[in-house]
Amino acid sequence: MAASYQPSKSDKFTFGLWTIGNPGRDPFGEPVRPPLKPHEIVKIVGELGGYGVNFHDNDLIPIDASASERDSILRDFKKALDDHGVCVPMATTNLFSDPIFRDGAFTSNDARVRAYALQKTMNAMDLGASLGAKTYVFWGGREGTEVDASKDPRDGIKHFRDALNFLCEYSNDQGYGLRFALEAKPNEPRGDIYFATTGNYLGFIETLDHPEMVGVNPEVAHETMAGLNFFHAVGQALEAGKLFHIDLNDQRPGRYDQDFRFGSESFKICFFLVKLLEDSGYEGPRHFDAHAYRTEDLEGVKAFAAGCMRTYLILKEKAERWNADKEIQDLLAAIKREDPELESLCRGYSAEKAKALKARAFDRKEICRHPLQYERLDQLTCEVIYGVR
Ligand code: GCO
Ligand code: MN
Ligand code: MN
Repeated sequence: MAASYQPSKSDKFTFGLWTIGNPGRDPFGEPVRPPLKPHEIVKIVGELGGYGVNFHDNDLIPIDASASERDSILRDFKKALDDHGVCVPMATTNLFSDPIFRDGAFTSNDARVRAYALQKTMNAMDLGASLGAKTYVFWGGREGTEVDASKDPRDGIKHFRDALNFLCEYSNDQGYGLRFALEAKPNEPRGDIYFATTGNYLGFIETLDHPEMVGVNPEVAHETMAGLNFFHAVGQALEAGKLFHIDLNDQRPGRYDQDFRFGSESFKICFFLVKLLEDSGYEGPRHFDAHAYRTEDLEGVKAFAAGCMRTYLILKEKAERWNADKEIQDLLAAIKREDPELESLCRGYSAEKAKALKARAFDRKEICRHPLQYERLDQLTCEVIYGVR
């Protein structure tokens, strides 16, 4: 299994303009790196073997840009996309930086703010669609509260639903064919953000006018901040046919939003995540929503971006190794006990089946005698990840 871990376009690795372009500002410190122009970021992504770049409207076009500034930025950006064979699979709206969003966008108490958020999003959808985006991400960073006296969460949810219903129709009306991907986060920048987890969104989506157009964009860091198992969250999204996009990075539980290089912290979860994405045949982009440490200069930023992709490919190879490992597969086969008769009894209710099942005797002690050997299974998994197997 010789592998170069060299990314190619077919791996579908993407970066946000805001990730490679992150200047290293944090709540306590000023930027440590000069800003990069969008076309310079495209060049970096292309040269490193990336497939695409994603952006918030204002990553590309500053909020107060004049028409001629906009034209010149777009010209340079499109040229760089062509020159480096980089595409734009996803776009999104910045509904959090400008002071107008200080208390939310779609969920603001102020009808003018909600209307402006809709207008800004329609304009950003026009921009994204014009550059080829097929997925549109909604991250409600400011949709939440510190002061629960200020808003009834039921109103926040209703406003958010109204906005998404409106925007689904807008996309259809324009013939954009966009799919919406909702990104959950428990907190930061708000004290508490509505729809704190991917599971919250999966429940909410079914209440929309066009649930088929809307899925999720889970992020490693966000579920991990909440102390949840990201592998499980992605499993539920995939099983529901709702994994429309994914934000890969890394994070230690219980900390601020760290956005570390993919696979730099939680080796085991990242291993199972990559294995799940690959085994499931997920075809969407592998998007890295992370940024380089504040200690880094431009070379460090490139090392960070290359590292995200290289680690993904290393874990992909480990997953293949795990799948092909005879001892692991024998252990898995021994865990699963099939019983076609019992399984058919338990699937698809009928009064007869219920009666037959209630009459059935189960030998609890006998069932427990069978060892599961999870110690061995987990040790072998660790050894695959540690590279000695
Ligand atoms: C964050 C989020 C954002 C979103 C981005 C795209 O914690 O800041 O992850 O980076 O992913 O706004 O919607
Ligand atoms: Mn994030
Ligand atoms: Mn994200």
